[in-house]
Amino acid sequence: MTTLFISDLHLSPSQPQITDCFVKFMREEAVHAEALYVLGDLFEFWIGDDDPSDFAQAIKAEFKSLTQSGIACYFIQGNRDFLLNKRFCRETGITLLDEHCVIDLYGRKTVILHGDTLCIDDHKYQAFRAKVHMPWLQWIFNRLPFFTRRHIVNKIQGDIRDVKAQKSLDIMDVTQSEVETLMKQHGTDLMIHGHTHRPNIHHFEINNQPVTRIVLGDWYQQGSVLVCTPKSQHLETRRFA
Ligand code: LP5
Ligand code: MN
Repeated sequence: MTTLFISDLHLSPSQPQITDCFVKFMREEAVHAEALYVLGDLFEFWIGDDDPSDFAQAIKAEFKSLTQSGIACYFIQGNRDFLLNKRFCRETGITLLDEHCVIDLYGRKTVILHGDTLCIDDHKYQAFRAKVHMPWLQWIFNRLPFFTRRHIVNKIQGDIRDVKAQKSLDIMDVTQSEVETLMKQHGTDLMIHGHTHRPNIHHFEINNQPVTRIVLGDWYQQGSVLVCTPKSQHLETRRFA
């Protein structure tokens, strides 16, 4: 019995070695799991569920074939695929979860999320996030032709490329007080998230009780998977072919 968690794959047609590793993971590993949770940033950037490319269709096909094999698959949007939505889920059989979600992981109440909402000291990012999550703005954006949307995304990505490079690493990590607030709010002693690309298992205390925060790894140099069983949680890597 295993439950798998992945995030921050940043799949794109320009990085076929990541896609190959993901496809192998889906066909040879996820298919034997009880459930797969994708905690955001599956894609380098997801412009919309109507993406007509062969690449988008191929990734959808992997999810569809996994869910058709009877494996439950859940998705939380990341800061790069916050536009992945109902149509993708309908076409693949995966379930879209809220940005913060509490699950029962083998009897342990666990809060799962992408992780960007924990980085509250990154004020510029949080202001940007608030804008692009405005429902009316997304409504308008989603009604533009696909190629216009792609042009807008490329333009904004180009414009803000240097902004991130100027930020300190501290600012781009989670804020500990926000982690604790969320865990207290949900009454959990386990949190799992991605986003920061700093895979680790942190043990600390809240109100003198031991708690754990597991950070998933990115897929830039290798595959990264959290493998959970009723008795253990292991962060593992998978080599590129
Ligand atoms: O993912 P990672 O680790 O590289 O960086 C993130 C944060 N960056 C982002 C930016 C996205 O990846 C790229 C977005 C493309 C534009 C899409 C627009 C689509 C419009 C949709 C309208 C509904 O998420 C980065 C964090 C980092 O994580 C660590 O947490 O620091 O944040 C940034 O670099 C963002 C800058 O700080 C803020 C830039 C402000 C730009 C203002 C543009 C206004 C656009 C308004 C939208 C119409
Ligand atoms: Mn992210």
